[in-house]
Amino acid sequence: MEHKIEELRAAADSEIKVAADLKELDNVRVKFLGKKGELTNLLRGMSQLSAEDRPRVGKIVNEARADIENLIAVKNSELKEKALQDKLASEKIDVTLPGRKIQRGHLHPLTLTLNRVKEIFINMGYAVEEGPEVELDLYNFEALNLPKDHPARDAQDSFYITENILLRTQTSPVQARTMQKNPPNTPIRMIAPGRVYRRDDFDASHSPMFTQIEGLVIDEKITFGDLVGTLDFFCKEMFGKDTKIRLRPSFFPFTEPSTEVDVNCPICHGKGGGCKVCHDSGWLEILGAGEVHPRVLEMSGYDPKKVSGYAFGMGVERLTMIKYAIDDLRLFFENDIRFLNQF
Ligand code: 2NM
Repeated sequence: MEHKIEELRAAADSEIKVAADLKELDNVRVKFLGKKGELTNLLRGMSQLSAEDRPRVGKIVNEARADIENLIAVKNSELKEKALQDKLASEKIDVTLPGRKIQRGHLHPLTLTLNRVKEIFINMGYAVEEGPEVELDLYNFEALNLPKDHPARDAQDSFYITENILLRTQTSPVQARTMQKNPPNTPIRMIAPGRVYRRDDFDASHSPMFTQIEGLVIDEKITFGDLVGTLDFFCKEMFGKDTKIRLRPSFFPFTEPSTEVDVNCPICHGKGGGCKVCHDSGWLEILGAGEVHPRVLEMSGYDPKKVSGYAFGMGVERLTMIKYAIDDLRLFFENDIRFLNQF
């Protein structure tokens, strides 16, 4: 009996030693000390011992049990400590590592230009008006002196949705809407920024969608001189104090007289030398403008005998290309991060 107990104690000892984790250790505990464990079995066998042997063997069994319990307790705290150390090692954070840089976004170059143009005109007292991109033929063409048979209304040039509804080809319908919602002859000083749509092939200088800013001023005694002064001031704000403008006669259905406005090249300042932006011409077209056609005033409830006005329009993509010397309009819409990061 004593021999058997000693064997059990030794077996428990070696199994405890090799237990790799808390679960294995608990299996060893159940195997030796559990209700159906080996030591418990041995205790049951004590009934066969003689009365004088029982106290002695009982003592040895209890000592062995205490011994095994003690070994388990020691191993238990060893394994717990090891588990803690493993967890600490696997979750270790090197606080001295340099941080991962968070990529910070910024405004799109077209938005930067748009915001700047708005700011310049807001500072001159202009209101910013907006209107729908899906527009009635009535506002997009008819009210702007482009009657039904006008070549610009060709279905090949515009995105028609129904016979009378299309994607606006310019932001001027916003001007027509603004005039029509006013009482007759109310003075106006407004700009209309927004997206416009034309059936163009997508290439370095054309896109079926682009961004425009148009402006309209109406009051008593508004002159062509007011228009020239305003545009001269705008160009100096936009491209720098030394900027000069040049006017060439032009034609638009909604203005008379009409003009196209050039600025001297803000990249080479007219010096040429292989300038990629103005191709050494020294001048860049940036605006169309003119005095509002009397028919346009009339059609929106304004009396051309009492008030006059000027209007202008420019492309935000083109302004941005000139300002930053960008040679391909498609870059604005591809959103290649290497392009966008430069702004
Ligand atoms: C341009 C050029 C010239 C223009 C005209 C009007 C309106 F509605 F008042 F008649 N808005 N914008 C205009 C005039 C636009 O863009 C090149």
